[in-house]
Amino acid sequence: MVGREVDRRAFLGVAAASLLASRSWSQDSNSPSPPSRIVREFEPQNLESPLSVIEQAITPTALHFVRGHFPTPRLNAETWRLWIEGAVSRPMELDLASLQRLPVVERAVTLECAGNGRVFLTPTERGLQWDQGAVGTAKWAGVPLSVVLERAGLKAEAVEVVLEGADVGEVRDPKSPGPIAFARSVPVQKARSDEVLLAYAMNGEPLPVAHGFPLRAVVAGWYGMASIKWLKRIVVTDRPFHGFYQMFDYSYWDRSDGVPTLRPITRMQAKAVISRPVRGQRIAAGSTTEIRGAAWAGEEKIAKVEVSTDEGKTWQHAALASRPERFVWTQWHYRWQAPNQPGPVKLLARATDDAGRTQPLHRNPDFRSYMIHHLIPVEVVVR
Ligand SMILES: Nc1nc2c(c(=O)[nH]1)N[C@H]1C(S)=C(S)[C@@H](COP(=O)(O)O)O[C@H]1N2
Ligand SMILES: [Mo]
Repeated sequence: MVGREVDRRAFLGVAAASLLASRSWSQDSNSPSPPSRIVREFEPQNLESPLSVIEQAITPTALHFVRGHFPTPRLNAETWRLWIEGAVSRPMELDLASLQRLPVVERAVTLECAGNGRVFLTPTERGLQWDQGAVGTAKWAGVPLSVVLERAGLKAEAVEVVLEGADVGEVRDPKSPGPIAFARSVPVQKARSDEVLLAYAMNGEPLPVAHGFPLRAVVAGWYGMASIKWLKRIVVTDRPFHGFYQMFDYSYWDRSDGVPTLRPITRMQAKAVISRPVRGQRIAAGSTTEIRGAAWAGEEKIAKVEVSTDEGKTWQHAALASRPERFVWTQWHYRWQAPNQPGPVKLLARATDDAGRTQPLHRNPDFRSYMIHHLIPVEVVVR
């Protein structure tokens, strides 16, 4: 089911958000309604953000994308427990109040769904047909996973930390082993860094149900699938986890050993997205137009964003709105002098991270239907 969200609470949130900063709505005032999320799927709930959200540092909660695989679990904060078991010296059960008594850490993190941009793949790939709005940045607050693991005491043989959600379902294609919970793992090294948060608040409010109430993981720098919502159980394992969403879904072909082998998707790839002008926008010949958007690079920092208006023959530096940081996007802009001759023009933006990796011009089919970070042009019409 595809359509605009009409939920009243969401509408109020949108109204507040647009007062804050939604320049795209106030400036392009011929748009009939404030921005709202696009329903990609009604049940399970999958909502896409309007692309204009990437122009702001923090995405208002009511506009943040939502990705769910199974019906949304409605958990009771009083009776909810987090179980920690497996290769730990002290298996334990924690309630929300005791987690909230631990020192709180707040961090802005950009989450991008590994399938963001899938609608641009040719031939069409199976899965939700996201445009480029399955990405957002929120301020997440909670307890570092490392603090909880420290309390439980990792055994020497610990290799991975499996995070399991309370949402359960049966998958038909490929067929799951009966009903399964949504689960993913992070290696012990990442789990012990301060880069994984067990969050109970989003943008200064208790975690909304859609985003994982009462507790979710936020795995900074990785695609969204690792950030398990409605967290129920943490299982420390002595070998790599090969669960459904680790191997069947959210995996890609790696050829670095010479033989293609499936690897779980982890770190976000460098990516720049153009929010304005929009596809098909008419631009007056010879006028000066601002091209803008955001760029992110997961665990790396953005080193530069470049723009090309001649199909990649030449590239110009875009200006960054803030000093790039790991784990969060950076807004960028570039003043473009449109040509005097009318006709279609393809706008391209590309990001380079500080490890020197630049976005590729062409799609890597080994990424299957995920990690869509090749260059996707925005065609405008000069007239
Ligand atoms: N328990 C659970 N956690 C989950 C999912 C899910 O379906 N169930 N979806 C994952 C995926 S694929 C993404 S992209 C992010 C999206 O987080 P958001 O809905 O808060 O934007 O949640 C992740 N965590
Ligand atoms: Mo995702």
